[in-house]
Amino acid sequence: MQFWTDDEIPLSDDKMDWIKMTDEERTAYKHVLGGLTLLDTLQGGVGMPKILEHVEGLQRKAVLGFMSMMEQIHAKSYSSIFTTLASTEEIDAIFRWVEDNEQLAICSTAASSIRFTWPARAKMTSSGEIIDLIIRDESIHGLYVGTLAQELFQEFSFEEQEELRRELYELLETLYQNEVKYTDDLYSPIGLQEEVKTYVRYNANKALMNLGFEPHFPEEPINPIVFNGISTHTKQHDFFSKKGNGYVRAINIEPLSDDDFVFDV
Ligand code: MN3
Repeated sequence: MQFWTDDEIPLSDDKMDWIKMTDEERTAYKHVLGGLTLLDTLQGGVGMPKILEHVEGLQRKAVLGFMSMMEQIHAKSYSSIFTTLASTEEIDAIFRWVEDNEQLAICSTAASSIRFTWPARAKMTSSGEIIDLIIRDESIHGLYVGTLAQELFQEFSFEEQEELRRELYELLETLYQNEVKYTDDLYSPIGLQEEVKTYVRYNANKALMNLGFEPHFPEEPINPIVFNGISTHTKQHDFFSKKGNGYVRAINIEPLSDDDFVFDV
């Protein structure tokens, strides 16, 4: 039920919104998706396969293999959004930016399930629907991998557990400082940096809870638009052609034939 592909969502619907966006908004959007492409490529090609290698049990390996494939679909989805909205020159420029970005380089070495995204906005509903699907997948991946990690954690001695806990919070602090720089860089031009940082802290707490640890950052109110973005109720689905993140499935599909156009019953 978690399987989907990007071509089930008609991205060309977003072209009109894209044209109406400001240059700053478009640049931020492209850079955010460029960064996420890198992360999901690494999660699918390195992160998930590495976890799979070190987990016992064929069923678990199968689930992780599936999750790994979905990470690749996520990366492919961002490419589909790019190719729908941007020119080849623009896409090349995005990937040069990704390669040169210092904060992303730090992020990729961590390649963890802690990922920070800015969810869909009222505009760009088709791209938003894809991003919603990805966020939904990620929350399941985070829970599942977190549960496996909790089991493993129990096998360590009390002293080792304390050491691991200390290392984890240290890593979290490093990633957070990195993410703050990245967020300022990306979102200041459109004035969203503080709201995004709140969301980053919310996500970091969620990742810790998946691992069975206490939240690190104090609880704070999240912009309702953001919560609307991360709720996984279907926001759009046209009964005939579109698939939303609520997974409305087309059933009873029959091909049209000439007989369907004979009306003189
Ligand atoms: Mn991912």
